[in-house]
Amino acid sequence: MSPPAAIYEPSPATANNGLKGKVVPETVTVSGAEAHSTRLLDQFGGKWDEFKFAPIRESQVSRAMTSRYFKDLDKYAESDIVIIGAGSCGLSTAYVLGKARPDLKIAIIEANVSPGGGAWLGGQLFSAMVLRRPADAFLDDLGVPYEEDPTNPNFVVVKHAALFTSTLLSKVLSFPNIKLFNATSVEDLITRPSQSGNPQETRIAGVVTNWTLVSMHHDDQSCMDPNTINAPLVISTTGHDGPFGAFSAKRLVSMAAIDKLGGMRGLDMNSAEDAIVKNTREVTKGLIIGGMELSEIDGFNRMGPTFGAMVLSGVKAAEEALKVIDERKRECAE
Ligand code: AHZ
Repeated sequence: MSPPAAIYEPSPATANNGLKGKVVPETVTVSGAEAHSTRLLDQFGGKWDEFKFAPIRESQVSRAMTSRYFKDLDKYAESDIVIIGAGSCGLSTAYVLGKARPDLKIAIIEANVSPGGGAWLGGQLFSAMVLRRPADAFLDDLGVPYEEDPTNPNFVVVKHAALFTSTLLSKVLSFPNIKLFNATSVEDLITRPSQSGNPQETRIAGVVTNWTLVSMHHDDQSCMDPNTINAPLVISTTGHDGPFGAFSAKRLVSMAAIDKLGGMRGLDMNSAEDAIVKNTREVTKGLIIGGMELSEIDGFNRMGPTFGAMVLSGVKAAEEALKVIDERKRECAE
């Protein structure tokens, strides 16, 4: 009997409408020996009586975790780029940057224990994720299969948003130059005054961090000071306003680096997605803002459950970062 699930390599297909893409095949065939065995079943199957784990001492587990974490804290205390927020935009940014510049040290700070932001589901907690073309190019690069709508060539559908997010996460986490610090919040931005003293020319020079569980208890526990990461460039993708969202946008106002927020507007998919991608930029020196956080800066519409703008805003954020990173590094070294 064949196993119920199969691993397949989706091949580029040409659909009836002539559009090319890595389209989910309608049927999956598993052939030959693969259909009857897997290596794990060969290794373990039917031998559970004599099964035993290799021995370990508890402190070895403890040291295996903490030594690596503290080494990472030490290494990334001086990062080249910090990305705030590991939602669809932050992770897309990291994916493009990690690939383009393996020499850069990139730290991702994610407040939640679980990275991925709002990209584990589509709209209203439904599973499928819709992306408007040309964002299918990002899925092709990532190797995520999708379906095309035979009646409408303008969008593609990933069968489960979690397939997109888990694939993106696995690629980002496998880059040796990227470290994800999850369950960690950015509580503030590190700033440097401009020579003119004008707050609107303040430079961002890193982030102030704390464990999220600590951040959540500043009101009921006495002083729990934060930690810091220096970086000549910060990319903020913390989503639209909410308990955690629009963090850097709101902080820019309270530090008088910008006058006021534009405030996210009502839903209009067509105007929202183009506006977010086109305007992803360095909002103030050393700080690029992308994804839905930008709607709070510029007063753009929201797009609701269509994710093309998030991934392509990530591509634009990476491009903007690549344009300025070497100059920002030089300036920070001065
Ligand atoms: O936990 C947040 C989430 O994972 C994280 N975050 C927010 N503030 C943070 C802070 N420190 C560290 N101070 C922080 N992490 O940022 C992530 C934001 O992910 P998201 O999915 O909310 O934002 P996005 O811009 O990547 O994607 C937006 C997706 C949306 S919202 C929307 C609509 O409302 O119309 N439509 C789409 C496609």
